[in-house]
Amino acid sequence: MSEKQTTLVLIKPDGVRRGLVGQILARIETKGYLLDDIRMVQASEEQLATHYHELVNKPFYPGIVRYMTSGPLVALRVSGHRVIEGVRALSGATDPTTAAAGTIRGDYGYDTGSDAIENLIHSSDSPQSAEHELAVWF
Ligand code: IDP
Ligand code: MG
Repeated sequence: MSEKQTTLVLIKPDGVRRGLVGQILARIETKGYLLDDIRMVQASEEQLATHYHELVNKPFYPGIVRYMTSGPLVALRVSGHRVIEGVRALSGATDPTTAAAGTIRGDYGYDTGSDAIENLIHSSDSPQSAEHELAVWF
């Protein structure tokens, strides 16, 4: 039975800065998923602490804050059957140096050596995190 899911996607500041919003969005749309909402946001530290609550004690968390506040990001609400695993598959592995070719991270990014890995896109990893994260940005 079809059960529609909704997920949060962030086109991170490196994606906006490099002019990749259109190409990243096109991959999600041409896959067939539905864009339900979109907004450009300058992230606050409060939003990031809620969004990345599982990472706040990691040594690279200050780097994440610097990265994610380095410019505006674009938040997307995207829906479709199995969209959560589908967008994770389109995004590719966390490390863009080794992310598979054909994925967004694999095709457009590489690890530049900055404190936080810059990898162009965030996508929710479960229905629970999608609900939590959508409330942060919309
Ligand atoms: P994900 O974005 O692939 O789900 P997570 O482990 O949830 O990866 O980490 C969130 C973000 O934190 C990553 O996308 C990346 O920007 C950054 N990050 C994760 N692990 C590291 C690390 O070991 N060093 C530096 N930055 C990291
Ligand atoms: Mg994650």
